[in-house]
Amino acid sequence: MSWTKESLQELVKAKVADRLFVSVSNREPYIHTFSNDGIRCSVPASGLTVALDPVMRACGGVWVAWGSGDADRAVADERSRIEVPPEAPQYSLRRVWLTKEEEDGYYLGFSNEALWPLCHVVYARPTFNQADWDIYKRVNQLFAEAVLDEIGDREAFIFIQDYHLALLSRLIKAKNPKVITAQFWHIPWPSAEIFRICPWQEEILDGLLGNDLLGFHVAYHCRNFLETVDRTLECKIDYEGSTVSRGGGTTLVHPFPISVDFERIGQDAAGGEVIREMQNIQRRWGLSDKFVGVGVDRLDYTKGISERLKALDKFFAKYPEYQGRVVFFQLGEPSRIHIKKYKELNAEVDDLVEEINWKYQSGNWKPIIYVREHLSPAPLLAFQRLADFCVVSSLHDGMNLVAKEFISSSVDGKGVLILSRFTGAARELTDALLINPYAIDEFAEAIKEAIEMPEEEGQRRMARLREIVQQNNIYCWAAGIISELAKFEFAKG
Ligand code: GDG
Repeated sequence: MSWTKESLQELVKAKVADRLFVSVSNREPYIHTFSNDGIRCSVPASGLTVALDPVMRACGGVWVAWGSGDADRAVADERSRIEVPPEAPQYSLRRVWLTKEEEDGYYLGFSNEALWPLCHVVYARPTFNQADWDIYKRVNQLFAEAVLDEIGDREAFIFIQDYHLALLSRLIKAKNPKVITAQFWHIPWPSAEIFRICPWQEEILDGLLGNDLLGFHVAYHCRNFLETVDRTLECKIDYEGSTVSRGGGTTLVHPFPISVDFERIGQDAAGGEVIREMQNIQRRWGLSDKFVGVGVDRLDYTKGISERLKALDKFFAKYPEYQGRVVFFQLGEPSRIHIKKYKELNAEVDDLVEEINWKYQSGNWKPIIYVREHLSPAPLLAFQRLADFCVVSSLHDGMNLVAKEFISSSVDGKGVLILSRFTGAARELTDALLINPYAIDEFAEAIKEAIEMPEEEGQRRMARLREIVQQNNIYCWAAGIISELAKFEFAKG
């Protein structure tokens, strides 16, 4: 049996009962912005919010997040709340307001110039800045106040997301020790050797150990975390039971591989809007006699986009018979553009696309079509459905949801997934063509293999991949975490 929205709702009814379910993250699931036609509501390109929204729809409750849209205040009530999803509200979104200085220090600074490069082993050097760290602590306090205000004197399960809020559970529990908290770390946890360069590693580890439950995508990240704690803090670690005890509290550290809403993606992908989009795209780019490849990413230096383009370059150079016959769509929007490394990445990707297209283009054929904008879900699904192959080439990635979205959208069972070994997803999706994105020659060969794969083998692999994602879907992820959380409730009693 695979988990569904309904079975998760049943579980929530039984285990969460009348306690308040509060989810907390930096990124909000719906962003309101001013546009020429009034206020627009959009869904951000973020793996975390895409994954958590269906869970919140099933559980109800409150989601506390930074209100980052310029029209967010205009639509929120006096308690900074709005009911979402806007078309059919199922839960409340409580927005936390940050100043420009807080956004700089907490979000761009400590979260994304220190913790992000620290946890992703891609040889980008983290920047540790005392002022950013001070603001990070202050903003964690602001989030704690919003959560405490939402809870009041009710009993609550609090589900904290990611690396922006490493100190949150301790801050909440200092005021309300009755609450039960779980935190999910959406990015990799590196080895102790790597983490030890962080000047505030003890505070971060201590903050995370304020949780009753701490989740990572894969067992390997859990082990890295336990070893980092072992080398850094005075505490008792039970490696077999995967727990850390410190100062009277115990934290269970457990893997929960995140996933996607397989059924909903499949339904949307088979729907009229996506089919119309597919026809438009095919007509607009003249794809009827072409092999189509696709890559979808938030533009981030961890996603291996340059390596992917270099592999395509190598592929066209080595196998000129495919010039004029393969079109690769690189889709996705720029992110964190105020950070220097991201500006450099944007420029590098622009240059590579331009160079490769100049080298090979002929007539009205170009090898790479770069759509550098935020796409709405329908065209995104249409590109994925049209693709003969999808490339996910992260240099290091906690999970990578694009891989699972591509599989879920393959309602006709076609398409080959080329997947980096350095993603969490590679541990489950072993029927993909697994690559090392740094090995450009091997990568180029995988592109050829994907294109030339006999239809029957492609279908067989895709069928197995679909089975895995269908079984381990997003509701299964949430059910695993909620079931564990509920055990703490009984233990505390
Ligand atoms: C973090 C971890 C982990 C991309 N462009 C557009 C768009 N997207 C969507 C994709 C996908 C999401 O953004 C990206 O998800 P990922 O999982 O690939 O990556 P991160 O954002 O880095 O997420 C990651 C994840 O958290 C969950 O735990 O898997 O390892 O780094 O859903 O489809 N969506 C829309 N327009 C775009 O242009 N609508």
